[in-house]
Amino acid sequence: MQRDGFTPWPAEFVERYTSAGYWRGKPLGHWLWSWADERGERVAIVDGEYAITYQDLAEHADALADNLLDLGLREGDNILVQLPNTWEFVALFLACQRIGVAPVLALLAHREHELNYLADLAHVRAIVVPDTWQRFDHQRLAGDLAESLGRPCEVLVLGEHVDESHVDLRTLLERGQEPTRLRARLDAQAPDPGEIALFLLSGGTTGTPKIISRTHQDYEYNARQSGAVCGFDESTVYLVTLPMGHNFPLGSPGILATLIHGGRVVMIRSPKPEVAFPAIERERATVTSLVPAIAQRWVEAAATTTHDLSSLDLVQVGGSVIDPAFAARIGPALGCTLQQVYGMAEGLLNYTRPHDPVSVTNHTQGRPISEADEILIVDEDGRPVPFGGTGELLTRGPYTPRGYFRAPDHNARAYTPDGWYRTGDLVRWHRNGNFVVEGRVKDLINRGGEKISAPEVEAVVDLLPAVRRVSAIALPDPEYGELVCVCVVLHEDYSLTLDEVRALFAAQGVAKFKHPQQLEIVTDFPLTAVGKVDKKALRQDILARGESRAA
Ligand code: OOB
Repeated sequence: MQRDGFTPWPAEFVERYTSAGYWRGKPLGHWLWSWADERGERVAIVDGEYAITYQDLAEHADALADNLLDLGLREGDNILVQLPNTWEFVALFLACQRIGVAPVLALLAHREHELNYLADLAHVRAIVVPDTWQRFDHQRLAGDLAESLGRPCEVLVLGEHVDESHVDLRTLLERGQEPTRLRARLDAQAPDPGEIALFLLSGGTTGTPKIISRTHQDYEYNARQSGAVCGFDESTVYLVTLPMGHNFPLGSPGILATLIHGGRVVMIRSPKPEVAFPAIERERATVTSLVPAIAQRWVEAAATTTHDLSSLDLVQVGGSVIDPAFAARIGPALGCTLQQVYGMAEGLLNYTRPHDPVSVTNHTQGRPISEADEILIVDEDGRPVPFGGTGELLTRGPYTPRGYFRAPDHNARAYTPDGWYRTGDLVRWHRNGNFVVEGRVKDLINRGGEKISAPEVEAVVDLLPAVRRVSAIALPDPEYGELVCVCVVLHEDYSLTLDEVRALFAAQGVAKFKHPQQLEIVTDFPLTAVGKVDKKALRQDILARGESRAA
C-alpha cells in the first residue's frame, strides 16, 4: 500500500538497485533486530547516565510499536515528531519503522507556522513533543494544534509533566509482553521496504516548504554506504551534536550508520563546546558532524579547553560552505581529520574521504558516496558544461528520491522528465575529482546550515499593511555565513522598522531562525529581462549601501 503523493523509482531502476545490492529488500525495522541478535549486550546508545544495549533498544522499540498500534496508529500513517536528542527519540524512530508509521522530522525551533503546515500536508495522526524545551511550552502548542486539526490526532509527550489528556511517551516505552512473542507478531506485519519510512524537511525554495519521503531501503543504503565510506565499525563512538531530525546526524552517516556498523551513539542536548567537550572526554567519542558555525565555536574553544579531545578521529563539517583557510584550522585545532560533507535531504551525499590529502579535505566538498550516483553539471540551457566548468548539479541515484511528497507542480520544476533532481547548487569538478560548491541558483538563505526559503519569508512580510513589494535576500554574516535581509518598497506615507518586522514573525509563530536580521527600504527593485526581481543586482545594491554607510 503506497501512500498517495509518493513518486516511485521506475521499475527498471528498482530492479537495477536491488540486483546490485544497494537495496536489500528489508524494512528498517528488520535491521533493528538483526543488530540486536548480533550484538545483544553491547551498548548502542549512551544518553547521560543511561546506557542502553542493542537488545534493550530493540525491546523498547517493539514495546513502543505495540503501544502505538494500541493507540490506533497503522501502517501508512504519518506522525509529526519534534524532540530533542534523546535515546527515546531513537527508540520512537525505530518503533515507527517496525510498523510502517512514518515520522515527519520537524525541528525543535519550529512553531505554529511550520507545524500547522506540516501536520496538514502529511495528514498526521499524532504529534510527539517534549513537555517544554528551552522554556518553550511545546506540549501546549501541540495540544492546540491537535485540536485545531478537526480530526483525531494524539499528542505524545516526553518529559516530567504530561497533561492528563496527553499520552506519556515514557510509559509507552515500558516493556510488558514477552519480547520474543511480540517480536514475532510485529515481524508478521512488517512494512514493505519500498514504502515511505520517514519524511525529511527540505530547505525549500518555494512559499511553502516541501517534505521529502525516504523509503526504508533507500535510507538504509544512504546510512550504510555513508558509514562504509567514513570507516564506521564497532569501535565508532558517534557524538550526536546537531539536532537529530536532520539528515546529517540521523543518517549521513550519523546515528543509523553507527547502529548498522555496530558502534555506539552518544546523545547530547546542545552543540555548545561546554556540553560537547566533556561528553567527548567522558565517552571517548571518535566522530561527530558539525555545521561550519559550530565548528568555528569548537575551534575557538579548543584553544583553551582542559578537556581531553584526543579520542576524536574524524570531524565532519557540512551543510554550508567553509573557506579553505578555516578548513585548514579545524583538524589541527581539534586533533582530528576533517571531512567535508556536501549533502542534501533530497538524497545525494558527497564526502571527502578520511584518507584524502589535505589538498582535497581543505579545498573541496568531496565526491559522491556511491558508484550508482549519476551526476550531470549543466548550464542555464540544460547543456552539460565541459569538465572544470561551473554549472547546476543534477543527480539521480539509489538514495535520491524522484519527487517531493504531494508536490506535483513543484516536482515538475525540481525534477527533469527523466527523473534527475535539480539541486539548485552551482558546482564544478576540481581536477582532483571532487566537487567545489560555487554558489546556488535556488532562492534560499543558508543560515549556519539551516535553510530558509526566501519566498516563505516574503509571504510573511507581505502581510504588513505598509509593504507594497518585498524581496528577501541573503547577505554575508560573520558568524552564520548568511543572514536574512528583507528589502521592501513601502506604500506612500508608511514607515517600517526591523522590530516591527520581527514582531510580525513572532506573532505568526515562525521559527526564530527565519526571523530577518536586516531591513532595507528601497524605492524600487532592479528587474531581470523577464521582469522578475533581479536578486543578484539587488544584493549588490544593498552591499554597496552598506559600504557607503560604513565609510
Ligand atoms: C544538508 O542538507 P539540507 O537538505 O539541509 O541542505 C542541502 C543544501 C545543498 O543543496 C546545498 O545548497 C547546501 O545545503 N549545502 C552545502 C554544503 N552542504 C550542503 N553548500 C556548500 N557546502 C556544503 N558542504 O545540508 C546536509 C545533508 C546531509 C549531510 C550534510 C548536509
